[in-house]
Amino acid sequence: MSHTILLLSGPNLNLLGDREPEVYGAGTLDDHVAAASAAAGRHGMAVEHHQSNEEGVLIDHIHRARGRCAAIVINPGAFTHYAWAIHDALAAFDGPVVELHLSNPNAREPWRHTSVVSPAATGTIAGFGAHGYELAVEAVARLLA
Ligand code: CA2
Repeated sequence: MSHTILLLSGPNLNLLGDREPEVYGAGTLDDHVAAASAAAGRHGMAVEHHQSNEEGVLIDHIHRARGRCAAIVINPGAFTHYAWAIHDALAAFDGPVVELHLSNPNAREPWRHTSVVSPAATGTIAGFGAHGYELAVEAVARLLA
């Protein structure tokens, strides 16, 4: 069985740590990837991370994970709220899918209350800030155990 967790980060998440720390925390994306990788290592797994500001690039990574990665953890950024093509790509993936958000979109503006990704996800972790990355990997490890 594959021991790789594909971690995907959507648009603007490369800016983490630079602006809006009151919403997204002070950590950088590299910090979050390191936390996820450390958590995966504790379960004998590894994280492969990609960030993109382009929907098609994220979809290509999801396609390439098929038959190769054990699970996907994805923070789709604002694509969460309207990118049905990401939903469809995730629905074609055979393993667990964890939708991850630093903030709790349901406690924010109404347009963030809809996730088109959630119906294709095994579950969602939202609102726990940086800790969510570790929680997402723990969830994957439990699901694969
Ligand atoms: O809470 C999350 O993780 C989000 O996925 C973050 C997205 C937002 O559109 C979702 O509704 C919830 C936005 C990520 C943008 O991150 C920035 C970081 C620093 C400066 C500006 C944007």
